[in-house]
Amino acid sequence: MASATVRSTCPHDCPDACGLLLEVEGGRVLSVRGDPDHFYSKGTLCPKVKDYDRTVHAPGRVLTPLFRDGPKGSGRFRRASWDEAVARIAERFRAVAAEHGAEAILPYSYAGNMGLLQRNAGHAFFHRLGASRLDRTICSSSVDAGWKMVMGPAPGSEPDDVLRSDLVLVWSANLIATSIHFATRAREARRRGARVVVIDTWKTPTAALADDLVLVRPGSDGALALSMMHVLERDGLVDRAFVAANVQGWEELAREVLPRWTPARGAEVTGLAAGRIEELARAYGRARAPFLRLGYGASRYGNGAGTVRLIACLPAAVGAWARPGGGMLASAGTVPAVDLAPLTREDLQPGKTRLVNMNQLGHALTELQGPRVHALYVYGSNPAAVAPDQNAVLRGLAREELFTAVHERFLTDTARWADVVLPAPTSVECHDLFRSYGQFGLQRTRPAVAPLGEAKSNWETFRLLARAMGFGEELFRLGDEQVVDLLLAKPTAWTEGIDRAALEEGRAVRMKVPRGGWPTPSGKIQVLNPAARPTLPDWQPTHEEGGALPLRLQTAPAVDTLNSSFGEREELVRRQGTPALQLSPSDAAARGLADGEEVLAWNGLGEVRFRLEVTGQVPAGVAVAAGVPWPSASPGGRNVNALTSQRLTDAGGGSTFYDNRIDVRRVTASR
Ligand SMILES: Nc1nc2c(c(=O)[nH]1)N[C@H]1C(S)=C(S)[C@@H](COP(=O)(O)OP(=O)(O)OC[C@H]3O[C@@H](n4cnc5c(=O)[nH]c(N)nc54)[C@H](O)[C@@H]3O)O[C@H]1N2
Ligand SMILES: Nc1nc2c(c(=O)[nH]1)N[C@H]1C(S)=C(S)[C@@H](COP(=O)(O)OP(=O)(O)OC[C@H]3O[C@@H](n4cnc5c(=O)[nH]c(N)nc54)[C@H](O)[C@@H]3O)O[C@H]1N2
Ligand SMILES: [Mo]
Repeated sequence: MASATVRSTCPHDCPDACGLLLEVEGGRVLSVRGDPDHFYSKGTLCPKVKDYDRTVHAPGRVLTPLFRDGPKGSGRFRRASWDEAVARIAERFRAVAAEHGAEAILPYSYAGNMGLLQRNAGHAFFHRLGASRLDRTICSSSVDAGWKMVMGPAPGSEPDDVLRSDLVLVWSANLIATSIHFATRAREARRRGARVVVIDTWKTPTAALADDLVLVRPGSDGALALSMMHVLERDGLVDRAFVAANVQGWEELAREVLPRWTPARGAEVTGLAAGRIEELARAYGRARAPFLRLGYGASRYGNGAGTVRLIACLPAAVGAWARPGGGMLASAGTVPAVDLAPLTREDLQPGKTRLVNMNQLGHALTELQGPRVHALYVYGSNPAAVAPDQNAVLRGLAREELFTAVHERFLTDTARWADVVLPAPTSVECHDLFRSYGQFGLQRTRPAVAPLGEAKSNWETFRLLARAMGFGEELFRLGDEQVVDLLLAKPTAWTEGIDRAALEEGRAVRMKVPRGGWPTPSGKIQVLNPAARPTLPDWQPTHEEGGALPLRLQTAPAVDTLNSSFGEREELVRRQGTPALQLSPSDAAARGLADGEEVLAWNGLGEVRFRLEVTGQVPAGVAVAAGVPWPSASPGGRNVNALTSQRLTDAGGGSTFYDNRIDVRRVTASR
C-alpha cells in the first residue's frame, strides 16, 4: 500500500500552532514533518513535535476503557467496555446529583488539545447537567485581564511586524522553549539591524538571541515599566501627538503616579542600576519602531495583571502602535474569531451554578462545602502534575468516596487516581478547528488515521454520556465533523470572506484581523481606566514580596516537554534527566551544596527532590526548576508543583506559579 500525505496542525498549547504534514499508511502515522506551505511555521518544527508519530504510537497509549481494580491510586485497572464505562459514569452522576445536587459534580479540563471542538467538547454537557463550572484561569487570564484594562479586546500586533522593528523587547518570554518561530523572527530582525533586549529573571536560553540581557527581581516588571515611563515623560520622549489622539489619561498618570517612579525608586524595586533603567527607557523612547513581545512569566504573580497593565502602557506612550514595525504582542487575541456559543451552550444551564477556580482544585477537592465535590471528570488536562499545591490536589484525588473519571491518552498521574479511565485519541485521529494565540491563522483538520484501539474523541464521548443521561438536545446528535461545520456556519468579522476552499482542504488560512480604532468604551487606549480599580495603574507588591524563605522559585517551561505533555516520550524525558533545580554558585556554596547532588527543595506546602545544577545563569536569590515532569516519574513522587501555591493574581483569577519561595538542603541532612 502506498503512503499518503495528510495536512494537520500541532494541537499543543503553544503560540505557534505549526503546520504538520503526516505520512500515513495502513492506519499508522509513519512520520511527521513541518508543512513548508504554512504561512507562519514555514516547515520547521520543535524537537518535540517533529517526531509526533512517537506520541501517536507511544507504547503507553490507553486503548480501552479501564475500571479501577485495586485501592485508589494503585494504578491497577481492569479492561471494561465503552457501554459499561458510560453506564457507570452516568449512574454515578445521577446518584451524586440526586443526593447532593449537580453542583457536587466538577469538570476539570484545559488545553491538552487546543482544537476548538475537542477542547470545548464538555461544556454543553456539563451546562445541561447543572454541574459546577470551572473557571479556566491557569494560563492566560491575568495577561488578558491586564491587557484588556488598557487595550480592551484589541488583537496583538502581527508577529511579522517585528521584522521591521529596530528595537525588540522580549519581555518574560523564553522563546527558545515556548515560541521558536517568533524566536526565528527576532533573530532575523536582529540580523537586519534591530537591537534585541531580553528582560527576564535569569539567563534563559533565549538570552542567546539578545544584544542585551536585563535581569530583574521576580515580579518587579511593573516598577521597571513605571520608571521607564518616568524617564520618557521627563526627557520629552512621549509621542504627544499620538497620545493626544489615541490615549486616555496619560496626563493623569504623568501627574499622579510617575513622579514617584524615579529611576532610583525603580532601581530599588527591580534590583537594576538606575542608569540601566534610564538607558533602556531612552532606547525605547528613541527607537523608530519598538516591538514588545510579552510572555506570560511576569503575569504569574500576585501583582501579575497589574504588571501586564503597566507594560501595555509603554507602546501607547511612545506611539509605537502608529509606526510600521512597532507594537506589542502578548496574546494574539483571536478568541472572537470563532463564535463558540453554538457548541458551549451556556443557555442550557438550569440556573446560576457555582464557579470553581481551576487553580484551586486542591481546595475544591479537600475543603469546599455546599456541596462538597463528589464526582470529578477530567479531560484534556493532567491536574495531578500541572495544578498548584500538588499535595492538596493529591489528598483530594485520594478521597475514597470521590468518584473520578479521566479521559486520557496515557496513564498520567491523574488517570492513576481514577475510578474509570476512558481512552482518548491524539489530535491526528480527530476532526477539529484550530486558531492560535501567537499568530492569525485558522486551520481545519480531519483525521489522518482512525482512532487507535477503542479511543473516542472528547465530543464523541460527551455525546454518549448525553445520551445515557437522556439529554435530547439536537446538538448532542451531531457528529464531530458536523459540529466543526456548525462552528464555521456563521462567519465573524475575522472569517467573513476568507479562503474557504483552502480551509476545507486543510490549509492554514490567514484570518482578517479587525484593526483600526481602539475597542474600548472611550475609543482610546485607556492608561486611565474609569472601570478598573485603581483607575490609574501602579505597582503592587507580589504575594511573596517580604516572604521568609530566601529563594524565589521560577518554574519555567522546559524545551523538551510542554507542561506535562510528552512525559510519554522516553527519549525526551531521558534527555532532560532527573528533574533539576538550578541555583547560583553563591547560594549553593552558602548551603554547602555541590553541583550534581540530590537536594530537597521545601517550603510550607511540600518537599521536592531535585538534582542540583549550580550555574552562573541564575542570579543569587533565585532558583529555577524547568518543566512539569510526571510526578510518578520524579524522585519522591512529587514535582515542582508541590511547592507552588493556590493563591491567585490581582485580577483574572490567574495562577501564581512564579510567586513562591523555597529553601534547599541536602537530602541526607536533617532540617
Ligand atoms: N517547550 C515548551 N513550550 C511551551 C510550553 C512548555 O511547557 N514547553 N508551555 C506552553 C504554554 S501552556 C504557555 S502558556 C506558553 C508560555 O510561554 P511564555 O509566554 O514564554 O511564558 P513562560 O515561558 O511561562 O515565561 C517566560 C519567562 O518568564 C520569565 N519570568 C518569570 N518571572 C518573571 C518576572 O517576574 N519578570 C520577567 N521579566 N520574567 C519573568 C521566566 O523565567 C521565563 O523565562 O508556552 C507554551 N509553549
Ligand atoms: N510548575 C508549573 N506548572 C504549570 C506551568 C508552569 O509553567 N510551571 N504552566 C501552567 C500552564 S501555562 C498551563 S496552560 C497548564 C497546562 O496544563 P494542561 O492543560 O493540563 O496541560 P498538559 O500537561 O499538556 O496535559 C494535557 C493532557 O491532556 C491529554 N490530552 C491531549 N489531547 C487530548 C484529547 O484530545 N482528549 C483528552 N481527553 N485528553 C487529551 C494529554 O495526554 C495530557 O495528559 O499547566 C500549568 N502548570
Ligand atoms: Mo499555558
